[in-house]
Amino acid sequence: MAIKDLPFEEYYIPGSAACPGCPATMAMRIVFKALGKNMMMVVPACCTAVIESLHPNTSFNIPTMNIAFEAAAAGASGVEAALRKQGKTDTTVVAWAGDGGTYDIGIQALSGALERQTNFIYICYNNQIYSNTGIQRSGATPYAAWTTTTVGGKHEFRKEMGEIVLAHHIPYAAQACISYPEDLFNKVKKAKGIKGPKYIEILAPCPPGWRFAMEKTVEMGTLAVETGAWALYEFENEKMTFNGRSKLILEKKIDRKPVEEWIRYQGRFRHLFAPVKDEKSIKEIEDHIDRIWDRYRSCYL
Ligand SMILES: Cc1ncc(C[n+]2csc(CCOP(=O)(O)OP(=O)(O)O)c2C)c(N)n1
Ligand code: SF4
Repeated sequence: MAIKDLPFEEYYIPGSAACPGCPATMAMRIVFKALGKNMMMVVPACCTAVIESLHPNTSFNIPTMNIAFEAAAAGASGVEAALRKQGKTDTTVVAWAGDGGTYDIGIQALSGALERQTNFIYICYNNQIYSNTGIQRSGATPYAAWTTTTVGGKHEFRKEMGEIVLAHHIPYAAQACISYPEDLFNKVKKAKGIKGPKYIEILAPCPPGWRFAMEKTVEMGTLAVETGAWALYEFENEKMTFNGRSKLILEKKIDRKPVEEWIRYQGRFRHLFAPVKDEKSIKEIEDHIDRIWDRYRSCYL
């Protein structure tokens, strides 16, 4: 699917309350195009709950239910059951949550829905922070990143949510990134055609949260993939496939770029470069990425 061939219809419409350069809006635009009008969104507390509407307006042209922070997957399970009871089985139910609502407070509801084989798509847009409440750390925040609750840099590495989801052995799971819209479109379209639980996580570089200029959102996503800090993959019927540049990195056909090329442009890592360069912490980040790719290779090559 080339970008010029994406459906013309827009269900993400003007009037949004997002920041300029917001990655969540880019992701939603593509997701809505892939799923079409016959869908329902279930959105917990997160930036999207603000983006979608400043009363009395809305930027969504599709039905949406807002729900408590921890309950996206539980709410979507209820919506799916209600639609099924009404015989409306062709409506795609989407739970759409941030990384805080997925990795942390919503993980129990998500795990339950995956285990119950709920027929829905769970999408996590991962901006690696709780951005809506002012940039707190989440389980997805990378090591050494500044947030308002990790002022000297986070001490822990991010948790591998993708691998936690894979342990549920659902029919389809994928990682995508806003910088690769065709890849994202194809993954969402494929998920729509599969029955049972589907999980898609989209890396979403957030300008105010990561501290970079708003016109750099796409570049920050591209660099995350090129440095191997984020991987593009699909897990379908127990088979793992890496996509695009991530496939080449996995197969060692190209070297991933040094992680410095990604983090040096983000103010949240500024303390690693000034007043003196913190070579030790940068190497720790680099080594951690290497360990993740070694694990991918030993499991999936
Ligand atoms: C139980 C509960 N605790 C805290 C909050 C406050 N709250 C609203 S949105 C949010 C952060 C959401 O973070 P995330 O899921 O990562 O989405 P983002 O804001 O980054 O889009 C928090 C802490 C809440 N609404 N409910
Ligand atoms: S804080 Fe980040 S995710 Fe939230 S609306 Fe602004 S750019 Fe989008």
